[in-house]
Amino acid sequence: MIVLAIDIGGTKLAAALIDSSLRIVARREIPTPASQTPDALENALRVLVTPLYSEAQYIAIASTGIIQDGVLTSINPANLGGLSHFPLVQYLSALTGLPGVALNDAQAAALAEYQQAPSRIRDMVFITVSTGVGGGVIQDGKLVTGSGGLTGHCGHTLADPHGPRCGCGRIGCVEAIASGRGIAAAAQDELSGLDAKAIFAHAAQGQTQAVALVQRSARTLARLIADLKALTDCQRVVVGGSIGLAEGYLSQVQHYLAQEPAVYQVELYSAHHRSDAGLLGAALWAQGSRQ
Ligand code: ADP
Ligand code: BMX
Ligand code: ZN
Repeated sequence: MIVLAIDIGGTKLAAALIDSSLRIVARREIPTPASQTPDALENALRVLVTPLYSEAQYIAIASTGIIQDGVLTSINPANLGGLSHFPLVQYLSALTGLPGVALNDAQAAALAEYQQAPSRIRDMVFITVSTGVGGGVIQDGKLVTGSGGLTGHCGHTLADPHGPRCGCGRIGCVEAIASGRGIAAAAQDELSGLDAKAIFAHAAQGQTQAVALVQRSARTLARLIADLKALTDCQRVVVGGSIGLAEGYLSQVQHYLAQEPAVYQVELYSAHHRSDAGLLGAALWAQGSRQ
């Protein structure tokens, strides 16, 4: 079976044809449009998948947002230009004529990354540090999604009660501080208006404010990881997303995690599948749901 996998993030949309041995045979990527109405996302998805879908038999979607019964509901609509609701499977199935499944992007990536873990690992958490901060939880070898799809949304746990307001409505979420949008929103003076990628480039040059913004994100992520260790007793945490994968970021997270008491230490890995983890996890989910 050839699966058309689609990864919908707050910054980019990716699609790939994936064969039954989980090899990516074609891949495309375009920016995520920002609009409160679904039309822009519909158009972008059409442009993205039209050159690919005739080769596929099934659709597998990994998407930002709470995903339940094939429908996306944003916990933080600001990450999608204000879009809070989108019927993913219904729209893409009607467009392509193919059946499909959908799950959260970080939950999908957790599945793909768990396949790479040795069998001694039974409990694992995947965290994406990207437009937002998302998470996927594996417990006793199985992905946990929860009855409402919310399991793993660790970006919306509290990092600082005096921190900035998050797009989800809470004050001081991890996402409001550590994510790409959080980093960009805190930038001032000569860095104001820049995106996280540009701020990382300034940090690599030693620019003081940029270095501090990256450190603040890494320190916040390390505290989140200690919390996740306490909650799940995970033996491994895998970090992905363009910020999670940025050069030097994970070693900073490791540095701050090492300052926590011994009981909160856990092995940290970069995502083996890099930016393809969501696509591959969605394909795995589809293979599982077809068995
Ligand atoms: P998505 O959220 O769509 O899954 P990404 O994982 O690429 O997408 O995350 C997007 C965020 O990562 C944006 O805030 C962007 O500025 C930032 N970013 C992209 N590339 C880099 C990079 N090389 N270094 C640091 N940050 C990056
Ligand atoms: C947000 C939330 C999560 C998602 C995470 C990472 C929305 C639209 N998304 O916390 O469901 O997993 O961002 O998403 O509420 P990404 O776009 O950064 O990959
Ligand atoms: Zn939040």
